[in-house]
Amino acid sequence: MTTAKPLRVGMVGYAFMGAAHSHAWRTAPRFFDLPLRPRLTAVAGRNGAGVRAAADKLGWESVETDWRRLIERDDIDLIDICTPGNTHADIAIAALEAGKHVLCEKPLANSVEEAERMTLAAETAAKQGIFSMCGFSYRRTPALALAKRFVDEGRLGDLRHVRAQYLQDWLSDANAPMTWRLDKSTSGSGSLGDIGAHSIDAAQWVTGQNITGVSALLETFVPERPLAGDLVGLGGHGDISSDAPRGKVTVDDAAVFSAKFDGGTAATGAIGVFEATRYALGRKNAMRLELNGTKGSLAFDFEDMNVLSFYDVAGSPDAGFRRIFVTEPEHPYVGNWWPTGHGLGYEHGFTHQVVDLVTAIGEGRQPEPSFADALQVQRVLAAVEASAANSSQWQKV
Ligand code: SOE
Repeated sequence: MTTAKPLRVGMVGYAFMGAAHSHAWRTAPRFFDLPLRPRLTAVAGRNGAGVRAAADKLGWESVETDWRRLIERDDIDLIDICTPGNTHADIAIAALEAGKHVLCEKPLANSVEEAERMTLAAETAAKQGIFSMCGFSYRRTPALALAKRFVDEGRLGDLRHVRAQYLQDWLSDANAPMTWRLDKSTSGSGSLGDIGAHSIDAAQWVTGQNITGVSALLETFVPERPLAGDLVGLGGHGDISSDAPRGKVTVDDAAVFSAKFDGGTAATGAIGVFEATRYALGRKNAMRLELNGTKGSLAFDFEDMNVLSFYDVAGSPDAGFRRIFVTEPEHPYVGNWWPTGHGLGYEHGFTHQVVDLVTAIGEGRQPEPSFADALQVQRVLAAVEASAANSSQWQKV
């Protein structure tokens, strides 16, 4: 039993991300040696019965029906924000100013202005040893972390192309009901900020290059949807009658954009093509990244998440792409789990996120991605929306 000092966590929200984060807080100390031992001290939610049921199911010691109570409690060291984007700024800034570390789900905020205020609060708090991280968890998928290792080792040479797609299909049915994810006032944007943000962060992190310019197209295929009786989750179909009243969708259903990268330490930056949609019928969670460089290429698809495909120009011409099964002990994170070949899942990225966050806090250094890293993603999201709104560049055929 570790004698490490506890890190007492207060989580806000208990839906899909709350469940994934709870699993990570419980599991991380059981598979990794951590300098602090996470404790699931309290979970907050507005609905008393709902949050008590969630506490029982997800393993939280106490409940609050107002997140501000978590900020006031002196038995909470870290606030974990698992709520929609319209609440992130208020909760994160209050927590940081109260001297509590923060883990905030992605995207950081619903606007650049909010993200800038959060980043300022984070940088001020960091000077006092209070740290924060934004939950771009795909960085902690072993195959993507291996991809970054390959790029950093120069195995792809200078990068020419970035090809990033995030394809889901849970809105393909025009009668799938309205959810908070389709309301701009809570979600900030649709596919662009929800899943496109993952692609932007992963592309910038793996390449080590920031996006400096974009040209974009946003589309809303289904402008109105049935209002569900209860808030349904990701694509859940509540009991929707065909004549249910319909609400207006105020976000994008799909986003496509081209991007210019700054080159990082290289002379010339890569060029990129991005796509994010919830209408790619048959694609369930296909978060894909392909890089083409002067010495090699790599390709990743989350729907085959234990594999990284790698093409080495120095290899024999008929070698083609090699399929690397990312389950060897020397691969990122996997040595702490199972023998080679057994594979990991979606939830492991969240556990690795907790491992890296708790280790950085224990060692007194800034975790990554920082709020400043997430602000860069927010700036790209805003640029995509500005470009799509300005159709003057669009050449009619
Ligand atoms: C919905 O598209 C969603 O739950 C995203 O919000 C998550 O960030 C992603 O990991 C899975 O899909």
